[in-house]
Amino acid sequence: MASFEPCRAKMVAEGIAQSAISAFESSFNSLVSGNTGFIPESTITPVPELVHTDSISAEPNAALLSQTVVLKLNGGLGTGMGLDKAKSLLEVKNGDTFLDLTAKQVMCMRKEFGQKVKFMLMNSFSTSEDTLDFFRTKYPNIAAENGLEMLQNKVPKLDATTFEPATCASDPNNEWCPPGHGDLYAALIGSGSLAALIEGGYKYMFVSNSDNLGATLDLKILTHFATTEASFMMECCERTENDKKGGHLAIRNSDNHLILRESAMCAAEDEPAFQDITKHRFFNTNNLWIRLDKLQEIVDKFGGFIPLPMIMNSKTVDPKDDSSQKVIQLETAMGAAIECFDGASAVVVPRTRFAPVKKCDDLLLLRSDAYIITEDFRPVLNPACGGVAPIIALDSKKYKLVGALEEATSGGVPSLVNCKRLAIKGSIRMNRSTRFVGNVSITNTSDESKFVTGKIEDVDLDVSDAVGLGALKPTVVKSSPIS
Ligand code: UPG
Repeated sequence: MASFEPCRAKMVAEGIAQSAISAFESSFNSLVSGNTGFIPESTITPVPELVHTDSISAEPNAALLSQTVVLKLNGGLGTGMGLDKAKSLLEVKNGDTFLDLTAKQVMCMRKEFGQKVKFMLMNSFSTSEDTLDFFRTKYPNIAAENGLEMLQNKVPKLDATTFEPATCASDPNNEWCPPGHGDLYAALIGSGSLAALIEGGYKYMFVSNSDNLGATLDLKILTHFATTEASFMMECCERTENDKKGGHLAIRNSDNHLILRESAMCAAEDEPAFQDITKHRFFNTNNLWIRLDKLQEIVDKFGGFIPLPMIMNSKTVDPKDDSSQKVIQLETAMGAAIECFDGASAVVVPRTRFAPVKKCDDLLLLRSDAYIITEDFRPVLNPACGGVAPIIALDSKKYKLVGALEEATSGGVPSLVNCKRLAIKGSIRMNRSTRFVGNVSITNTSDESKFVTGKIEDVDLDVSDAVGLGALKPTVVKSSPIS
């Protein structure tokens, strides 16, 4: 069986905290003992029902705020959308980035509650510099706060056959990867933040993804978390057809414990069950509430770390070179800790608490008039949409990267407020005068980008033969209302 010692030596030499080494060793041992990380459908039961926060009647208790810390996960680069900087530095609306809106939410929350709610970021070695520069320049008061940044760890990529640490002579940085957001716990322990927070009288932590601007500190939910004395609480949403990725909540048959099954923890044969939203109805928003004292108890019990289920990803050591050494990257998910906490719970929250940006489709929608920014800086669906967000299906080959979307909308973002469904195939340009209304489908099979502007309502347009670029008045080749 492969030994962990080469990994340990590499991590020690790099100065990585013991908590992260222990957490990685736990994942490594799971890997070498033949574990795939998959959670078979036969071992779990769907969660039948959960409390809806809408039905909670507890009187909000503002006194809890002084014991609460808000933390945003900000380690991701948004490489999936073609970004090489923190995804949260992407502009969302009116010149504001995710981090602008987050900073404004924090300031607003402090003003509203009249207390200095503690705010933290978990950055990675890839996002730290840009993020801190951003705060220093635009929000110097927040930048100056003690303990704003907690840096996440890095772990070695493993050779796919020997499980030894991988090497990459052309760029040794490629030998390391982020350990996933489950690293939150190792980072809290290793940086001393957990001990310092508990020492400072903090009891509750609210964590969420930095690309989810719906996840603000909600006093009613905090009060529910405190009064129910749950050790850990996951905010879930009822799944829709759009929520195929991410992770869902389940009950483990062996001990009736709540667990999280991420899509990467699902074997191909269980994919249909995973995707069955009538079966597994509740998915993880990654808005989590954690009792810091209970976390410390688990850490003490396991000798300095929290044993999370391992997630295995197969890649190449140089992400830009498919022919480079085949590696395994081990990750863990923050929400998977639900299985480690006795007395963990989950609640259903309104959709307004979940507005993630995973693809250019989400970004286009958020940037459009289908979303408005509230006074407390949350993006919410424009009431004119009638409670249902337009469904956007951009050509994934053409609009995978943010740059392509920005080019397509360089003349301005189209109106989507009256749109029900927009499907775009091929390369299309729009501008601020483009208004999509009802069900619209546009196809361009030519290599040349085509421009659509003005009101485009309930049509199935093929603009392949239209004159390319320039102010195009698209001829409706195939015009039929789409049901
Ligand atoms: N992140 C880190 N460090 C890492 C990896 C991610 O800080 O090593 C951050 C990242 O910046 C982002 C957040 O964690 O803010 C989420 O990361 P991402 O890779 O986008 O996770 P998702 O695919 O969105 O999945 C998470 C949960 C899943 C849940 C979903 C809701 O794992 O269970 O359904 O969020 O969006």
